Amino acid sequence: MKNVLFAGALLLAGVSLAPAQTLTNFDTATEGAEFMFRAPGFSGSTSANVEAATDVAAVSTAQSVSAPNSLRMFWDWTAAAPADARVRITTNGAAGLPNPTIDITKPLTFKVKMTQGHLSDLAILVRETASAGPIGANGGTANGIEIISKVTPVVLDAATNSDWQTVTFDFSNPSSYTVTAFAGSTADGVLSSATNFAVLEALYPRRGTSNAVEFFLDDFEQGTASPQTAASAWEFYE
Ligand SMILES: [Ca+2]
Ligand SMILES: [Ca+2]
Repeated sequence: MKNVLFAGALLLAGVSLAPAQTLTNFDTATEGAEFMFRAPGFSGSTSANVEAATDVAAVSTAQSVSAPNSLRMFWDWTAAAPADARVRITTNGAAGLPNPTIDITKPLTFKVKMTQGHLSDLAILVRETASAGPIGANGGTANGIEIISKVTPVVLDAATNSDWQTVTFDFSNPSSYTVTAFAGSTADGVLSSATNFAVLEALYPRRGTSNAVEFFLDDFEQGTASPQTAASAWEFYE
């Protein structure tokens, strides 16, 4: 039994040490330009919720985890935006890293720093492109879109935490998130892809108690399978 435990511990250690794959750290992008994401008001599906005069997505040197750059987001909700309004901050045809491919068997992590206002949740949209990959490639715009929401909502509140935080959507642990159909032929509340590749279509934040919202994003990465998935390999050592 001791040998079994030892082998398992080695396996888990190997998983935790495997390097994550960087989607982008924004560090070679042009300051002031859009990169990977369009401005919050770009998508016609939610543009009525965003005050046009406050609509910003821009590479910034004001904040960063990896220096020198991050991506700044800023907007005001319109007077007509409902209390649970969302904004679809899309990657559709965006500059720099359009329609970025992700692997829906691996965790997606990124850093966020909330510097103004409050959001009651930060979900993402995933388009089931079933494209060829690899991670980071332009996966195109085929097929439908699912909403991926963490079971524990991602609350961002500058008044209580304006430090950099890590947000993880762990696709290797389906019990950690819910899937809701958004739009398109494959949108059925089930996240699937024949190739395991899909596209990070958008960030999909939900309005909180504030009007103006400002946050910074950095270091989008995909890790290896989580330890709870790797632990199933214990069977090989018994
Ligand atoms: Ca950076
Ligand atoms: Ca689906």
